[in-house]
Amino acid sequence: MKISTVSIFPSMFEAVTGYGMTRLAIDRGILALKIFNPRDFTLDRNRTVDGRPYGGGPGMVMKPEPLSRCLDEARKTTPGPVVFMTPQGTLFNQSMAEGLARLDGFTLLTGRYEGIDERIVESRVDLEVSIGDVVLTGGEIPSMMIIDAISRLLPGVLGNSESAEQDSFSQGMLDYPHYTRPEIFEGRAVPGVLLSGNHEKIRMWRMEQSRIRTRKRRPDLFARWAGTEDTGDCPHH
Ligand code: 9D3
Repeated sequence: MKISTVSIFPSMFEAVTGYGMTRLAIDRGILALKIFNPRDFTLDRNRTVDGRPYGGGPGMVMKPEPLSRCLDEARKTTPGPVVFMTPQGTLFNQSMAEGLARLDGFTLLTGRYEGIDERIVESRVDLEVSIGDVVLTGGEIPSMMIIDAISRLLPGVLGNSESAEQDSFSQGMLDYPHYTRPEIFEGRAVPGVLLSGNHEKIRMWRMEQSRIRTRKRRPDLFARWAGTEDTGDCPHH
């Protein structure tokens, strides 16, 4: 999997290149991450990447020329779509992660300031993605979230097939509670069923815990799981 990122804060990506499973995927050659800085594609002595918005208003907008040159350089070596991280994008979820993980590669475009010049979106962006209804300061952390979500789905990453199996098993349900030693911590005991050695009883208890949690915390997920959601189907039409 080849991923390129376009960002004026390239060192932020050390969070994925330097740690954990994402670092392991890179070390093993399963994931190749290239980082491109639009500032390296400026032509003026001040290396200007932003400009004042036409029409007025607060903040700055990322200029199109450094972005276009930077994106075109990234795409020389990176196959697949250009994905623009923006609060206006389609919501990212696990099925989108699975779709992206099947590609040979893609380029993540991350903005700063108020946004990027719309002509870049028109000419070079294939897909606009948001990570949720929350206001952040830029697209770098959302980009890293996508890289992280995809890295664990790539063939050859530690525990990949096991995790994928677990994911489909617990499809759309929250996880059950986990415990490890000691048996009593600050006066709180591990639920007896987990010490029973009865694997069928343990499996049933975990399923029930998942169900209880999902119904209480994520009624939206629970409705879909239980098949009681409104799918929009109308039997009369
Ligand atoms: C305060 C500026 N806002 C004006 C109403 C617009 C705005 C511009 C840029 C808000 C946030 C950002 C920076 N965020 C992202 O680039 C971003 C993001 C996000 O903020 N939330 C969820 N997903 C994403 S993906 C990229």
